[in-house]
Amino acid sequence: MRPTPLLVALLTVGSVAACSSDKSDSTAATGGPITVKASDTACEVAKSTLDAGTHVFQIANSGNKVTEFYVYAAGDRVMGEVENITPGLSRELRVELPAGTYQTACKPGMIGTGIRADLTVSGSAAPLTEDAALLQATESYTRYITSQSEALVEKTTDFVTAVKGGDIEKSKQLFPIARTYYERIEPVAEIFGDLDPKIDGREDDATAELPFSGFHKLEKDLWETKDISKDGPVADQLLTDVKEVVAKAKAEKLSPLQLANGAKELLDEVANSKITGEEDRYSHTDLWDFAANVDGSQAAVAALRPALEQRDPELVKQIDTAFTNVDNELAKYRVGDGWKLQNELSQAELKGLSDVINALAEPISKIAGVIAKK
Ligand SMILES: [Cu+2]
Repeated sequence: MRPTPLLVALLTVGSVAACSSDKSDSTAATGGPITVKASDTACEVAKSTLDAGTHVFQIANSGNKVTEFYVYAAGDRVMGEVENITPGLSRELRVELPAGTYQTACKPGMIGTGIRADLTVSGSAAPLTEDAALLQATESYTRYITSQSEALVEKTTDFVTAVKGGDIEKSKQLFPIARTYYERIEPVAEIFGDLDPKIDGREDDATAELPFSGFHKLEKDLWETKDISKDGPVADQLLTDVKEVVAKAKAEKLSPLQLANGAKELLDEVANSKITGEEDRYSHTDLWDFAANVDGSQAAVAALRPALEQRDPELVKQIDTAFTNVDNELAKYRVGDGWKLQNELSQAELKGLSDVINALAEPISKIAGVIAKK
């Protein structure tokens, strides 16, 4: 889930260095990068027609607000997205687009439906999954999504049952466990429009159409208001939404680039909302989500591994080392089957976690470029 703009501006300066390295290596795509000039009031995409294939969008934010960039297929299905483009920053999105009609959108302030433009893609191109190793990658990651989805439904059912039974202690125990399975597959959940905001939105993201609901509404009532007596409908809706996301996720045909982009997005999630304590602000169970995001990123990379070994074995070594460093740093905060609370960590300890995540995000951000190369 996205953090609030203010928090991004104040707290994620550390991740900017890693993100800005996304600029490099846009040569493999069809016809070079497509520039997107984003500001607080405009979203100028250099092209409105494209040939089918892999494309790189280069988004530069000249506004004063943090922005996001999306490529949507019909029904606002997300083909690719890049979040947290802070003012002055330029970021890259690599996306595989078969023939069809799409919309691009910039979202200054990260809210609303965004500034839209039509994008028409025509012709035919060999899909990336024509490559055997990349096909294998998507199949293996789909198996991961399926296994995590099943556990997500099971654990969310347990959590929702405890909430509806009025058992505050048990609900508190089950909350970070149910969330673990969601956070591992969150980039896939984010493909389906409003479902992620309904399940995982924060109080300050709430609107008239999408009121505060889902995990974090229950979190607030468990830890802060300490009254879950009226939360039956919220709990039921959470389970309904989770089941819908799971059904859609299992049926989704992913592009290998979605795996690569997802692996990076999960690390952005860690940097922007877990280290800061923004996401689980009432329970402070952010390190559960942190570990889950890292697991999810690692699973996507593992699925892509045979393809990466063929194309760039040196990058695989760098990624392995960086994952080991993250695991070692995180291991310091292990308590029993869980983790220390985010607000029990010192600033120096949080900085230590932030540093290893940024060091990992750097090689991970290169994967999309590497696998798009033939
Ligand atoms: Cu989240």
